[in-house]
Amino acid sequence: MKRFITVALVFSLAIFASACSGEKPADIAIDTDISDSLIKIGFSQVGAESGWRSAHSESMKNAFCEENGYYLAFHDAHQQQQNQISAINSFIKLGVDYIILAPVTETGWDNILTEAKNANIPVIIVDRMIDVANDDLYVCWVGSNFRAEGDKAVSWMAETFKNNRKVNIAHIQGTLGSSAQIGRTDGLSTGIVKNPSWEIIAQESANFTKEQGRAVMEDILKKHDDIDVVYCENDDEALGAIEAIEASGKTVGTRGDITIVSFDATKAALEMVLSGKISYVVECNPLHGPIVEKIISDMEKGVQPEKFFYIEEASFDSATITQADVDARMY
Ligand code: GYE
Repeated sequence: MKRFITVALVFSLAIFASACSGEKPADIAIDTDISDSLIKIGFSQVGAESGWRSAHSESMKNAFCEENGYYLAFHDAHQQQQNQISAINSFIKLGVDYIILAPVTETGWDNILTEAKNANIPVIIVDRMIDVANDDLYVCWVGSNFRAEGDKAVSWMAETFKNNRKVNIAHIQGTLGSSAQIGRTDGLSTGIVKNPSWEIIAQESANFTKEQGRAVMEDILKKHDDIDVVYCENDDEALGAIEAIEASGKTVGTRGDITIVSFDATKAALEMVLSGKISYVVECNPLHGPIVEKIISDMEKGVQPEKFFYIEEASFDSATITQADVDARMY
C-alpha cells in the first residue's frame, strides 16, 4: 500500500502541474487510505453523453464497489480521447491492478496500451472496440454487436416500407469513428444498397447527445420537407430530434409525418415507443458491470477469459411493445 500512496501523492502534483500548463487536468479521485486487500481498478469512461452511458457507469460502479473487494478510480473523459490517454497514463503511474477502458473511438490506442502492457497491467476493453496492430495489448473485450444492431433496424425498415416507392432517410450519426457509429452506419449503408427506393437525403453526427440531436434535426428540417424516416444512432439523439420535429409542427410515428428509428432502448425511449413516437428501437445493453467483475474475479483465480464477449440484445416495435416492457426497464 505504501507504494500506492506514494505514487498517488506524486500524481496529485502532476495534476496540478498540468492544470498550470493550461491542459485539462485529469480529475481522478484517489483515496490514499485504501486497504491493501482491495483490487485496484482504473476505469476510463467515455463521458456522460447519454442515458445509456449513465446506466453503464452506474453498472460498473456498483460491480466494482468496496463490498465486492475493489477500489475503483473512475475517470470521465468528456468524450475526448486525449483525456482517456492521460487517465490511462495516470493509472499506470498509480500502479493499479487492472485498467478498464471504454474507448471513445477505435483507433489511436497502440502507444498507451503498449505502456500498460510494459507495466504488466492487464487491460479490459468494454463497450466500443479498439483497432490495434497487436491484439495482445488487451486481455478481452465485452460489448455489443453494433453491426447486427444496424441490420435489425434495417430489416424492420425494409418490412415497414416495402410498399413505398421512395423512402427519404435523414441519418443522425453517433460519434464518428466509434464502433457504435461504424456498425450502425454500416448496417444502414448496406440497407441502401439492397433497397433501391431508399435514399439518405441528410447525414450528420450529433455525438450521441440530445442537444446535438435537436440542433442537427432543426438544421435538416430547414433544408428538407420530405423526410420519411430519421435513423438516429442512439436514443438521446432521437429524443432531441423528436423535440425539433414537433416544434416544427410535424408529427412523429409510423402513422405520423416522420418515422423514428433508434438504438439503446433506455426507459425514456421505451416510453416513446409505447406512445408511438419512436417506431422501432434496437436494444443495446449497458449493464456490463457484473460481466466484467466476473472476468476479473476469474483472472484473480488464474482463469483467462474469452477474447470477445458479445451481449444478447432484443428490439422493441411500437406495434407490439407492452407497458410491462417499459416497467421492466431499470435505466
Ligand atoms: O449507444 C450511446 C452511447 O457506445 C454503445 O454510446 C455505446 C453508445 C450508445 O453514447 O448512447
